[in-house]
Amino acid sequence: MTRAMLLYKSDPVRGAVWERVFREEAPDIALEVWSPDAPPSDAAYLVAWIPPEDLARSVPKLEVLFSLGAGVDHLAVDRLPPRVQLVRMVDPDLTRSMVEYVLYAVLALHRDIPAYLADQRNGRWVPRPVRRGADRTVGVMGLGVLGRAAAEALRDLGFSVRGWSASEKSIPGVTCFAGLETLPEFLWACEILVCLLPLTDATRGLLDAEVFGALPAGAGLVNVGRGGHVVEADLLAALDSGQVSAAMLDVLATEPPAPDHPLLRHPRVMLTPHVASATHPDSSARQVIRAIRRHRDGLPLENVVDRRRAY
Ligand code: NDP
Ligand code: OXD
Repeated sequence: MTRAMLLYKSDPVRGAVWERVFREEAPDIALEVWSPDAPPSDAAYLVAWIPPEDLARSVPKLEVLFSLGAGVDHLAVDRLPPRVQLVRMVDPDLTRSMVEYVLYAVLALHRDIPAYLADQRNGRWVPRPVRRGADRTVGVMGLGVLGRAAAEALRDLGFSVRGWSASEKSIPGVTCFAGLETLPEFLWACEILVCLLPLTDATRGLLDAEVFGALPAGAGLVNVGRGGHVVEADLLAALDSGQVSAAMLDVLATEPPAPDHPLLRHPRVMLTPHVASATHPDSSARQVIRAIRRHRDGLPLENVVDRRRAY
């Protein structure tokens, strides 16, 4: 069998890790590093965060595009050549990092950390009642690879957990809701709401005044999906009214935000710069090696993006 060829187009520092993993563990796959000046590539496989613009010309034999991200909203999925399958990143290390972040964010909101940080800045010493996790309901929007793992970890910590997804799910110890019509029933009890949805036409702007208004007064928000899920003006209004008491945001509609973005210095918002999780180069390289070998063996690829749903 001839060697498969994978074209890598991304950050060169991570690329060095990919080259090492392929050299040591995949002599059956040639890793070619993309260069803007190179002639069209013969590769059947491409791994990229942003693929080259004219894919049909620059990688004419492409069969599978591996996205370096779990989310694929930045790719014009409907404009990919029809015969190319798009595979998104699903990797246990990426999932673990996301679970860590969600636990951290939910615990911070559960234990009033944004309020204590503000108190400290103002020289105040004000103890608040300590609530038990079992008495706190956390809702997770999106019960896919990441949302399910986060919901299970929150459940295991003792929170009362509910989850919401497009299709019905059954997760032990998690009260599951499915479909837009169940959204109010899901939301009314969520004292902390975690967004782990993919950004699609159906979910863009979903977290708006109506959703914030359907939560219990003083609820907390954790957004680790995409900034486009939140109508930021509605979130600011909900923070100002106290309907949302605090938010942990890892993603914003525009990244990086403008220096005068009102969420950037909001006293009840904790922001991180889109680092809730990451595609770790060594483990993601191994996922791609496994997938290429499956494909070459004629087995169906896993984690293929459904072009109709766009996730
Ligand atoms: P999955 O595709 O595995 O899961 C998506 C979940 O969302 C599924 O449960 C799906 O329902 C649900 N969903 C999709 N559309 C709707 C809808 N219209 N209404 C209700 N539920 C819906 O994705 P992952 O869990 O792997 O990733 C989720 C997102 O996390 C990514 O798309 C990305 O945006 C974000 N992310 C953020 C990172 C960060 O660092 N901040 C890092 C990695 C990912 P169903 O199961 O029924 O299809
Ligand atoms: C992803 C991300 O989607 O890092 O993988 O946001």
